[in-house]
Amino acid sequence: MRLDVVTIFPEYLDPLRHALLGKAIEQGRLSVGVHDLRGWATDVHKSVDDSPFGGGPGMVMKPEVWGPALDDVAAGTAAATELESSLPHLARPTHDDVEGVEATPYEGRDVREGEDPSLPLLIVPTPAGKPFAQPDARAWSREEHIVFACGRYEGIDQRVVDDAAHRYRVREVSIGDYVLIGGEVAVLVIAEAVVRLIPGVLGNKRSHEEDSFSDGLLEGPSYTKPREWRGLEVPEVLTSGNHALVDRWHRDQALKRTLERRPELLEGVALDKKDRAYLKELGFEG
Ligand code: 6GU
Repeated sequence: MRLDVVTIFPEYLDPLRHALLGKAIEQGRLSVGVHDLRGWATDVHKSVDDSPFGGGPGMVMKPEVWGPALDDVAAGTAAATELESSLPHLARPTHDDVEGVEATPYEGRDVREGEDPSLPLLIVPTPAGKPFAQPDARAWSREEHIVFACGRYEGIDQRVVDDAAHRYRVREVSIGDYVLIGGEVAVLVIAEAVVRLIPGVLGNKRSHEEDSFSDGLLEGPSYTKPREWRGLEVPEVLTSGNHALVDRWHRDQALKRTLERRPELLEGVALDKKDRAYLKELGFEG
């Protein structure tokens, strides 16, 4: 997968070189180019924003700067800083690498009616966007080329986004109901959620099948050794060796936690008879 990020703060994207994403870069499964938007500014002051038509607070990012930037990135002719993995070159194989489970890509790309599936995906982070969620991460993990356009101030002139639809499949997305200063941190969030789902990056698909949200439920608690710590015991069932009981316990814990923390999620979950019986014990009548 190729990621390109256009931003006025290129150094903000440095975390993409580390940990799992650094490993994906090291493995050749990912490359990341970061582009300084000011490289497309045309005046001596390298200005990228201006006051909004119609008045109001803040500044709006200029179309004459963003337009050519996104044209050049789509054409592959933009000057870029290539992010290099922060990891040592002879990174030891991890548990997932050696497990040997086949890398299965996720079905189902995010291609809308009338869109050319061969166009790159342009993600525009904005608090006014459609909420980003795990199904988006899953679909976008199948993309070959994703470009992120980081706005600051009050956003980017809307015509930039409208015009970009000639060269991209465009998605304006929000990462939650709060306001950030700019899109850079949202890009870090989205890139991490997407890249970990690229086949082979986390080792195997099974690693994701137990994630929170993969079955629509929150994941329950986890435990490791020692069996007793500061007077607190690991739930006995987990040390029983009875796999059927352990699986049922995990499912019940996920149901309980989801009911307590995100009850609205239960609406979208396929519940069987045992699930319903357990939820009823907890006082939930769905
Ligand atoms: Cl994606 N961008 C910005 N600037 N603020 C946000 C956001 C995105 N999601 C929530 N707040």
